[in-house]
Amino acid sequence: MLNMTAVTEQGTLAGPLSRSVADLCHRLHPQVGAATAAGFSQVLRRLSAPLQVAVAGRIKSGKSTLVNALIGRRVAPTGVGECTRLVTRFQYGTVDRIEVVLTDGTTRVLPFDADGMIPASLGMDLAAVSHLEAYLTSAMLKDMTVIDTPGLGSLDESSAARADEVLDPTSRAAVAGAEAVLYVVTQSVRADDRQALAAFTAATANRAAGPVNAIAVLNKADTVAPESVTGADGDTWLAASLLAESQAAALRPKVAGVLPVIGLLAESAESDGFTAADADALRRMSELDDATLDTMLVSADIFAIWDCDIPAGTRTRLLDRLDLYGVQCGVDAIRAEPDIVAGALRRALKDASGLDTVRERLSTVCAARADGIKAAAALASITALAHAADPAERSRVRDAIEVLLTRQEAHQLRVLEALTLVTSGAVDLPDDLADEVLRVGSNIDVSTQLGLPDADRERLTAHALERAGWWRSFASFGATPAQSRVAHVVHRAYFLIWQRLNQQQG
Ligand SMILES: Nc1nc2c(ncn2[C@@H]2O[C@H](COP(=O)(O)OP(=O)(O)OP(=O)(O)O)[C@@H](O)[C@H]2O)c(=O)[nH]1
Ligand SMILES: [Mg+2]
Repeated sequence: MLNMTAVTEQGTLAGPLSRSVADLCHRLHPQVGAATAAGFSQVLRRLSAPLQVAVAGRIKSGKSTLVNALIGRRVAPTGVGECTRLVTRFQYGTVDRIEVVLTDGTTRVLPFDADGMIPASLGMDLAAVSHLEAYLTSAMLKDMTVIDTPGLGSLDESSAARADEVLDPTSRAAVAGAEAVLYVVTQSVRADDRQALAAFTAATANRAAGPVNAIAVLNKADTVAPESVTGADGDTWLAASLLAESQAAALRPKVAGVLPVIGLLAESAESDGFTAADADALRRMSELDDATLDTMLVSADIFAIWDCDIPAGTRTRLLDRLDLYGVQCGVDAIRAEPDIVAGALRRALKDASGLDTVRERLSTVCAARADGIKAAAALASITALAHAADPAERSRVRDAIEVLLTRQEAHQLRVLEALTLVTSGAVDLPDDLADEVLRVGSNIDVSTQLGLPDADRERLTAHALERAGWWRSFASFGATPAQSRVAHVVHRAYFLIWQRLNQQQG
């Protein structure tokens, strides 16, 4: 019992449902045999660990760059090198450390390279390597473990997507514990990206991908040519946003939306990749006359070789860190505010990268769904443990689960289930109703759940009650049995929202 308490105290439980499941494990622990008890300890360990988010997508879509941006440190190797072919799990640690995990389960410590990055090559036989574990002091890793994955291979269009076609078996084993996915696409999103995403999530321990646990980004938004998108009006970011919208339609209902982002700009702005010297270089660029600057920004080649006072090496570095669009953003920021200091300039670049919105969406997923996602996985493991136990033990565990499922906090399991049914197409609903289910189920903020961002509490309360009533009648009349099951869940979700609003009012 002692060491079990220690286990849960190491991490924090995601919410009330996870706490109830943890209580259940603690309560039953003394009443079950050694094997089941050991299983409970493992369940508790996973339950209290941060949500595991895998970053997945095609080869060279910019996954590792985005991982670095999220962690706030250039640590994952990008571009070329054998380590881009390996899964790396970034988790919180009190001391920075990298371990190579071998396929036989043993580990070796791997020193960081001179730049503080994971070395691009390991100097050992890759066939013997399972994956890398990076422990970093980065604060955001306290809330989520980020898993960088090798690029997904191409699919044979004629065959149904299978996980082993898009991801090698070793990588598959290393992402098996992923609980949520950040899916990275670029402008050249392919027709089979939707299947690739499905195949990827099939390789994880998780339910099928859905807006519950999958977020998609359109990376390299800076490379979208505005003239290739109707309505973009020459604006790169607008072009990327429009493109992201049409990609969202293609990936629906696997993901709720696609967010444009510039991983490279975000990485440079968030890590030590953008220095005071880079700020000075941008300042010198901003002093060039418009005609020269415009010519130089036409292409990377011209930018690098054009005859100007700024040393070629300095320019290559700017390209490397910001690319052309980022240089333009920097110059614009300096011209708008000539006295801007390096720190503010870095913030302006970060703002232009779209990273904050991605972070917000990720933390919504973590905050809104980690409890349900983690508790559901834990309950599945507990059920499997019970199944393997003797009959007396089995019924004890099952009874305890039954009781737990009647508790109010267990309702979110039904919501997750309903969302999965709706987004997988297993239950067919008219588009507007499906959207409503997604909205209520995938957000935590009440006004967003109700789709009334600016409404006051009185209006929200009335709306929640009205929708609760509507879904109750939909459940009873005019719905198929499958729709009716979903409708009951939605009705109850609205009812609980209404109740919460009422309590706040009182
Ligand atoms: N212009 C631009 N380049 C980017 C962006 N994000 C990444 N890149 C570049 O794209 C290349 C590939 O980036 P990586 O982060 O290594 O891509 P990856 O998906 O991890 O690649 P693999 O792991 O090998 O599949 C690098 O040269 C990055 O600098 C971006 O937002 N804009
Ligand atoms: Mg990579």
